[in-house]
Amino acid sequence: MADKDPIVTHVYTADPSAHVFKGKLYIYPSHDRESDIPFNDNGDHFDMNDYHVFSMEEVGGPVTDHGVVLKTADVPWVSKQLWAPDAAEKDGKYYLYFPARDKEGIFRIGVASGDDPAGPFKPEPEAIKGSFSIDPATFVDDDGQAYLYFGGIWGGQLQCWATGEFNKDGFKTMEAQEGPALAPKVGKLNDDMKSFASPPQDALILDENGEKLHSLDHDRRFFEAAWMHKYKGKYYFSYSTGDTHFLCYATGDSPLGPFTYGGRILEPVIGWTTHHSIAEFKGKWYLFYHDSSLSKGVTHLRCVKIREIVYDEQGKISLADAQAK
Ligand code: FUB
Repeated sequence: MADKDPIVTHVYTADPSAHVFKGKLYIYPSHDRESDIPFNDNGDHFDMNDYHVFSMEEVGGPVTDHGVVLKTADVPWVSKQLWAPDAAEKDGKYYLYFPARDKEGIFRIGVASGDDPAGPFKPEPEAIKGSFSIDPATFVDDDGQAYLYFGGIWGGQLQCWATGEFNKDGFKTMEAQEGPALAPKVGKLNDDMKSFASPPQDALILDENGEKLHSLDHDRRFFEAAWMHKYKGKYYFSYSTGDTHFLCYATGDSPLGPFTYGGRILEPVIGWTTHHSIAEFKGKWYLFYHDSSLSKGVTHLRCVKIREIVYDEQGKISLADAQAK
């Protein structure tokens, strides 16, 4: 596998969440599939109905496909659209977090658990109480406290929750039209890893003057694809800007934020969406991301790729191959 090759080509994969469990690198992606649903801003054509888990001993080495670990039919509250998942480990148990539409068409976040990072995972019968929108990302801090980040505007429905209650008129606007941009959400998880310890709050992203990013600042405002990692004691919140197709990051001193905008990690890729995770494996840091190159540009048929990243002395992130030029 060369640097910019897909990790696998026998299935379409996207939205990779990477974790090191038991000394191996595991990737929890969306499993894209063909669909004849017309493209729209709601993302209805992203009509996925199961998850596979992948693992590898080395970046660039053989990749094991552990097969289907969860599917729509296993989860009583789900109607459709198994979107970007993530996984976590706590006290020897493994948890798979996933967004999907419930029977009313509202995106919620579910959790399934198991004894092995490669699954299978047994879902809870209900979505996580107080969860909404899409793209869950978990982060377990050094003190053992787990956090769940989530949210996505437009088809991800975050704008429908601006008042705290679901308002379907939010579909008309897709996002805040003026004033501060909608913030991603973060909530502390209880020790059971299946419930929020307190209602999720805004994970604020601020500009260089300490002001909230503006909703018209499409090059920097949060759209979807939250991710958290910690590097040298600093919390790095990274995300996609959606319609401007950048992967960006912001840093802070607490996992709850606020975070100050720090820059771009990845320029637009082939395909509309861009989504990632960041993890350290065997002493190097990597960006896990996707593009639509495997399908020659079909936006909802994507493939996961891996690139090494590096940090400069100020903690700024860049792609290792860009540094080498
Ligand atoms: O894969 C479906 C959606 O596309 C994800 O939830 C978004 O982050 C975008 O990648």
